[in-house]
Amino acid sequence: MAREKIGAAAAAAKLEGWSVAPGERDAIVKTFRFEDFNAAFGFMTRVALKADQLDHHPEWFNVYNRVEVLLATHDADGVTDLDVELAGFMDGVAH
Ligand code: H2B
Repeated sequence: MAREKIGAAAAAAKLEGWSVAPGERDAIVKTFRFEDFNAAFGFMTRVALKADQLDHHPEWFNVYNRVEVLLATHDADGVTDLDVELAGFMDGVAH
């Protein structure tokens, strides 16, 4: 089923700590910080399994305890409810 683009601003307004990505691309971003690499990679592992279940995958960058995430739906060329769902999952497993 094709996902409808809701846009980054609407998505960010529904979420805690997510922002509209800078630049031209319709996407949302958030930087997560953890105690150490073990915690950051544990988070990434949980998210990876969920992302694969959803068939919806994050763009992310990790250095030690920091995970920078960008979410967008490539098929829709922008942010959809799938990004909101994955973002909410990330917020739920980050601690
Ligand atoms: N992830 C994201 N973020 N956007 C997509 O449009 C997308 C995806 N499409 N993961 C999926 C995979 C698609 O390429 C496969 C073929 O279902």
